[in-house]
Amino acid sequence: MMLLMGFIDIADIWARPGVKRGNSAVYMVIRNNDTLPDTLYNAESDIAKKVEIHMTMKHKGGRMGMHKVDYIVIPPKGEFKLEPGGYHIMLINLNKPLRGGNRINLTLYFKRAGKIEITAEVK
Ligand SMILES: [Cu+2]
Repeated sequence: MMLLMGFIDIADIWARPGVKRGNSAVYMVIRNNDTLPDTLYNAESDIAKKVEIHMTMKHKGGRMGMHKVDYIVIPPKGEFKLEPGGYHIMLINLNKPLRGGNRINLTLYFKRAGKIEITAEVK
């Protein structure tokens, strides 16, 4: 029997502080313990008006920018890091301020693992 639950582990989850109507970003390490890749394709939270998967990139001249991506692939028996300067979950137009010590709930959607609820601590 193939067990499809529980092969995704999510660790080191944290969010940046932010002001009401401002933005924040959530970081984490997604570990895939399965022998097939999985894809993170959506994120939701009631903390912000809009939640997107983003990547950060360096433009010519060194200026940093970021843009929305449709999905992230987590390799089999591997991990994918969302970290400052790289990929993140972008929280756009916060419904309330985020201060150190606050906890926020997010729902992540994976093609194979399904829906995973996580909590991020603001740091
Ligand atoms: Cu962003």
